[in-house]
Amino acid sequence: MPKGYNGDEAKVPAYVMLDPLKRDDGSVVTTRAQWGARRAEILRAFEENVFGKTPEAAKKFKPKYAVVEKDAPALDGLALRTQVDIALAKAADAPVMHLLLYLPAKAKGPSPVVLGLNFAGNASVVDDPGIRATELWKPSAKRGELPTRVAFDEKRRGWQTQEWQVRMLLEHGYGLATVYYGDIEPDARDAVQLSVRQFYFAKGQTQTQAKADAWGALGAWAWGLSKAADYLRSLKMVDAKEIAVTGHSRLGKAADWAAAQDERFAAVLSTESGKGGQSLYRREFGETIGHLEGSFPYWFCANYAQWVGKDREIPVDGNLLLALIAPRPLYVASAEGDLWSDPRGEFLSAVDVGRVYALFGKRGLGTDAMPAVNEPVMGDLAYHVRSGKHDVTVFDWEQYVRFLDKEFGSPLSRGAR
Ligand code: GTR
Repeated sequence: MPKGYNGDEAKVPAYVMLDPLKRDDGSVVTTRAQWGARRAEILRAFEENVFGKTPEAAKKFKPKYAVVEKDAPALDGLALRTQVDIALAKAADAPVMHLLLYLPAKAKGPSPVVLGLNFAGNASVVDDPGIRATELWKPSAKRGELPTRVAFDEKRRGWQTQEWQVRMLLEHGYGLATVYYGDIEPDARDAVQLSVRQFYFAKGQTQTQAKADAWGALGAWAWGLSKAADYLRSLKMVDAKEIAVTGHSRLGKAADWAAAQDERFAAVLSTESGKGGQSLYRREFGETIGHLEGSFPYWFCANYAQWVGKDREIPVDGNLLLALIAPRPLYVASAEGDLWSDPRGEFLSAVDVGRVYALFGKRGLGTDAMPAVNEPVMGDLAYHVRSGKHDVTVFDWEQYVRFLDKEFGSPLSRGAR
């Protein structure tokens, strides 16, 4: 644990969790019919205080799809590979999102698909010479200087194969779709002029004049996931009702926020999204708002800065973010060695949101005792803390597949595959 942050369970001060079922006027939601109004309040609170609002023009934008390759046989006959360029705004110089999709070659009908942003370029996710190598962003060593575009390093082709487990998904009948997050916005301070966000400011506005609840990078990444889902839903061989969204760490936060806003995402598999994601601000353990805002102010809306040092006062928290995903299938995954994310906080969020799942007749975790390491608990809401560090591992993917099989029904059992 870095100096100045609490990593000692015995030193966590007392705190009171926010109640996802308690409305701002103090009344308590007890029926499904009452949930919609409470849900809207929570969504607004996240827009206003954390992620900012996704501009209406961005929500409405209908991209054109430039299909580069469709259904090319790939991965030793296991998959059909599709690659599509999606310009993210009307302007000729708008950023272009390069989407990579694998569908199981043997599928006779529409397949469920797992969609997630990647950190290191599409060509990093699996060792496939057919994936186009697109440019990445290289951060500048000097503070204040913008990142620059660099060619993908061919030596790094497939170096994230363990983190993505593409073959495992395909073998179980799932498709995998991914986009390099930098296609939407480079992950760098003061780089908004290189982001898609600059195309959606109100006329004549710049980031500095933008409203205090204007979206940040996490908002833009989340929106990119929705635009990718639009494309996936246009395909006959994708089951539009079974698109799950996934992400690790900051991209777990983006996946959570994408599903919170866009209810078309049918399931969420979020790995170590930590503070600002699924763990609890109110639990003083690991990262803080002060750290997030200090290191990554551009991830959030300007209003977020007002909560620095007020982690127990901010009107939202991890359990409320999960409530926006309820009652859809949701997997919360922690790692024992990733104390910065606060595994126990992630678990306690998941326990608490079980009450919202119950409102819909869905099953929460079924326990409020932290499970042993590598022992997943699964209702319609699932949790594990696995051994190891901040990462996405084979173990994580094995549980995700098991969980999706349980929730969607195994694709392999649907007709001849
Ligand atoms: C850290 C940040 C975490 C998490 C992580 C990551 O530096 O403090 O909240 O987002 O980055 O994305 O790997």
